[in-house]
Amino acid sequence: MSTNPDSKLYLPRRRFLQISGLSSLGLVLSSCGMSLYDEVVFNATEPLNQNVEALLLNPYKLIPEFPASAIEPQALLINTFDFTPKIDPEKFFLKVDGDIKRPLRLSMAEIEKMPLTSMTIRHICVEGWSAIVQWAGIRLRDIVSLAKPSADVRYINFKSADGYYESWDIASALHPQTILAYQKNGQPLPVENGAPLRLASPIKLGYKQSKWITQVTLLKEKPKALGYWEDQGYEWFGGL
Ligand SMILES: Nc1nc2c(c(=O)[nH]1)N[C@H]1C(S)=C(S)[C@@H](COP(=O)(O)O)O[C@H]1N2
Ligand SMILES: [Mo]
Repeated sequence: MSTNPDSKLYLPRRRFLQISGLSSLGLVLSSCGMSLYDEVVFNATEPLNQNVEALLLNPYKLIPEFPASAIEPQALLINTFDFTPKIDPEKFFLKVDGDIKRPLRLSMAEIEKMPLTSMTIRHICVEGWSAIVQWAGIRLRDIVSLAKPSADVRYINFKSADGYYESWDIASALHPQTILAYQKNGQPLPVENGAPLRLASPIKLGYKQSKWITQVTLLKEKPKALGYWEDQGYEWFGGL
């Protein structure tokens, strides 16, 4: 991203989207005044205090998807703060650690054997553009349950090969439409879009969706370093 994030410091979400020219999108996305998050992690009075096991059983509401005919292949702009890391997928391992009983080190071959989820959703960047994209990959919740997290895990941190980092609330991470994608619009994920693995989710803004993820860490406490853009003033939750 090239614009100065200071101009967007601490704006409430509505105002933020208006400034980015996305207020109508915001309306489409949360029609009845609830945020998508409230709708999907429903009847959770304090979603940030729900334990992982409850969240894995939680009947999350699914975000409506778009038909394949709505995909906008040219609309997804490359947004990379610094450089595009080149990762050899043959030598790549995704590391999963933190407050878990079973640390993992997964190759792409192992990841590709897990159930494939495909979804066509709208990607929204706070810089004022959006794109309907089809992503396919594995559900993040499948990785998290494999790793056997402690019941009091509340946060998850993502480390990327370009130095980017992001933390999320665990409830959003366990949403069934939060995936680690390795395909885009029916093709292998291009390296500029985060290959071999990137986050994709219809409940979070673009900057929450880390590309080139190398490490996933389950945490009981909110990390001090919240995220690359968050640490420069962007809002942490980044929900739609
Ligand atoms: N590792 C990493 N992930 C990242 C970024 C980045 O610079 N580095 N940019 C973020 C932002 S602001 C957006 S909008 C999307 C853009 O994804 P795209 O480049 O695939 O369109 O990636 C997000 N994830
Ligand atoms: Mo973005």
